[in-house]
Amino acid sequence: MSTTPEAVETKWQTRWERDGSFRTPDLPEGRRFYCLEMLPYPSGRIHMGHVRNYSIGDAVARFHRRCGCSVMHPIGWDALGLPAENAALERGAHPRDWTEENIAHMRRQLRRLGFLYDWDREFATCDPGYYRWNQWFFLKMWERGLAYRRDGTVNWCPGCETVLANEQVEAGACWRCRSVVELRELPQWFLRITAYREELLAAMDELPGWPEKVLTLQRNWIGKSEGAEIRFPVPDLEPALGEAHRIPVFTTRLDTIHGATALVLAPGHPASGEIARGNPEVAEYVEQAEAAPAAAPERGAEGEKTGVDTGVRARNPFTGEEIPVFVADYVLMEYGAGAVMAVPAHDRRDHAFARRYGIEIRPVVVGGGPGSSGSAAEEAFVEDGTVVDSGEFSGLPSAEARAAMLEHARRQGFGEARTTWRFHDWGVSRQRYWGTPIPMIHCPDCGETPVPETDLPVELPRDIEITGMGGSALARREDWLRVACPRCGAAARRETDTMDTFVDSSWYFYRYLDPANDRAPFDSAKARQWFPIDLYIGGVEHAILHLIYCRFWTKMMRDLGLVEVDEPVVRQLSQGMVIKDGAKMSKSRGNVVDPDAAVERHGADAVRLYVLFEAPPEKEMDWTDERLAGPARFLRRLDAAIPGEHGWLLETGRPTGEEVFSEADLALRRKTHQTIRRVTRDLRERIHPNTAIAGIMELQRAVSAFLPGAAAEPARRAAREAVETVVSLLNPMAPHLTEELWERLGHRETLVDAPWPAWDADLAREDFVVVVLQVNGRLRGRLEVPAGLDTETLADRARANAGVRRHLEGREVRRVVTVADKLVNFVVAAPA
Ligand code: ANZ
Ligand code: ZN
Repeated sequence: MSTTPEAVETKWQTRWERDGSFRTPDLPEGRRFYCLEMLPYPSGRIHMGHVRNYSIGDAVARFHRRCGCSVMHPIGWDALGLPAENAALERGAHPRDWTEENIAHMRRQLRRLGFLYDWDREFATCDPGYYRWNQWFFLKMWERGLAYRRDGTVNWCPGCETVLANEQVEAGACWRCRSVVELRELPQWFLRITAYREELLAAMDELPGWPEKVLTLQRNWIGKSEGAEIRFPVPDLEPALGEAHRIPVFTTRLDTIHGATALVLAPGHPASGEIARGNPEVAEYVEQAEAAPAAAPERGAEGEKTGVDTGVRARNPFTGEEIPVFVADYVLMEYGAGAVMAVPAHDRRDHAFARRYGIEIRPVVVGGGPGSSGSAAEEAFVEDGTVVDSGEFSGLPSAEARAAMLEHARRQGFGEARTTWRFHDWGVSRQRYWGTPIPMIHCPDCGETPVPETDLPVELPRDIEITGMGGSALARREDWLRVACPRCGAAARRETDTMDTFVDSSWYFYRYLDPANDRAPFDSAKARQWFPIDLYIGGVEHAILHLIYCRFWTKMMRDLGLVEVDEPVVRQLSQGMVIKDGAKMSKSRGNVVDPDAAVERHGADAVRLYVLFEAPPEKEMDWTDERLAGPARFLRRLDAAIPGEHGWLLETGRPTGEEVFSEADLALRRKTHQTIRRVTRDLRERIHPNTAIAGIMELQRAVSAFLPGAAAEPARRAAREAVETVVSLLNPMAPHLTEELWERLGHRETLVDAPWPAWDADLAREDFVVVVLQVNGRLRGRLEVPAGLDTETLADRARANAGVRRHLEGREVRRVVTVADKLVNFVVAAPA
């Protein structure tokens, strides 16, 4: 190798910079492609997950650019959030300084990798010029009733006297002072995303470019569930609760109600509280269940189910039978009606609970299929079947029984159809400093009052004391806190909650179109032309929250009249994780691979090629240093092979269409054009750079075998074509070395802007035969054609061949003899 990867890479990065190759026009010229990768959190250093994500995106962006599209390929920084405050706590750095230093470092790392971002569009979400629009959106939503304040449950550390994020609760204790974390009800701000739940759900049927896995996760998250609400009277509670003694339950399996052998209440249910007043055992259970911190996500999920028999009895409205009432923590207050009818014979959770507390297990549905013979004592039969032992409904299939029973309940007045959702409104309040201040003012007279739009942004004060204790740091900045009410002028206080950083990432990709706009979040005319995003690549860990929030945000903006699209993203690619030694990279495991070290050792091209080659993008990729050496070696060999011992390569041109190729020449040309087709499809349709690279490597092997024997001019031209193709196709994946080789091959223009090669459909056809072309029985050329071509087409193709044409000029064709797949002979009159 003549020079180091670093020297070559710097050279070309400087050149792209000088040429402005990275720059995207404000409005697309001709076809457009918006290629987006999830923006990084500026934690300090780029990690391998970033390298992988951005290498995929850069390959796709470069490919489309060379196909002639205007490509939008931006990057920015998801720069607000908790780690900056933790850094402030740990080492006294101001969150802004810490963040900016990190960005500077990571920007250098990204540049070193040669990603072709439009750096003119870069911004950080901690810029007041950006978060001011978060505040503006908040005000718009508040005007429309989409933002509101109510009590919500938070994790409270009594030691630090502060609210903790879920990730700061470790096994129920505060991560800092180890106090037991409590749940507290505090007023919180919410965004009414549930207003869009039907649309968010229905629209997923028309997102064919999204992975099924992501759609399923989102559907389950939204969790639309259709069933019935049935009221079970508890006569003992009537004196205390009045009408509320008829306790509603939500069920999706009304057909099983004759097998309901208990009524189970959530600990937080008002009836549980009422029973607890006269029953110390219940009171104790409720108290300890209620105190368990929210960070125990397994509440209500699998695992041991605990509960307590209240001694109180309810009446099954269908059978009139008395059944026991339990309080148990596998029933969630936040879901359905906060109470269930337990049917142990047909529900797994109820079954486990019944076995533990001796509740009767009574089968009322039987199946015809396999598995129906199992005993109800052993396990629940959870499928639909035929209803039995259910009075007048016996004999009906489950679905019909549900309909008939619902009708019965409705007529009797103790139940009706009901749909429930898992989906909740989005709690956006954070009691933190390093976030977007919520632009509201609390006035003693006017109540919640919005900050006037003209006063935006409400900026974060620079001077701040972050102690992690005693509530929000903003609340201690008296001068910032105290304001006059914009409505009545009374002494009022600012809201000190800041927004969840998921707000920032819900619409940042619109801001790239117009990052300096100070009159609107972005220009709608630009959005009209650039949206929807053609491809959005990011980690699967964002499949639910981020990707739902940004879908919601787009719909909300559409209803504000800002955008015309209903959905922001046409195609979504969830890339797999980069792991090492079979495990996720983590500091505690000590298996983190630093991209800088790898780049320094092998160069950016090799690292990029490796992460793209090692696995399909959706799959996990296991990093091993030994395997990184493979792509690095491939690049070194390629560098050495052009021109290697074949100096003529640099002087030879591509095929002109005039030459007569040997079979070996044609075989190479066929491989060349087939590879162009394959790589084009791999990058455009499948987005599988791994197989694209494998195809290019295969072609390179064929070239290496061919070169030593290439002496004749046609062979050399075929070789030149193949070599140029290897370089050109590899370019989106290994952009630096390929530029260098392209230049070495004599090209003055950079490869980044060279048109993507087109394949010759005839040459690239799968099943090819070589047909001999003759004029009066003498060989005048060879033609590669698809096998089984009809005689007419074959003759036409032969006539168009340069060698044949020359010998037919001015002569009269008397007869054409064709032998399918083998030969065409033109019988002509002797020259006049
Ligand atoms: C009786 C029954 C019988 C049920 C049966 C299921 C099977 P999805 O589909 O997820 O909506 N359920 C209702 N509210 C609950 C709560 N707050 N906490 C825990 N579980 C609750 O699930 C609906 C089913 O989940 C409901 O239907 C109810 O149990 C339970 F053979 O009612 B089912
Ligand atoms: Zn006021």
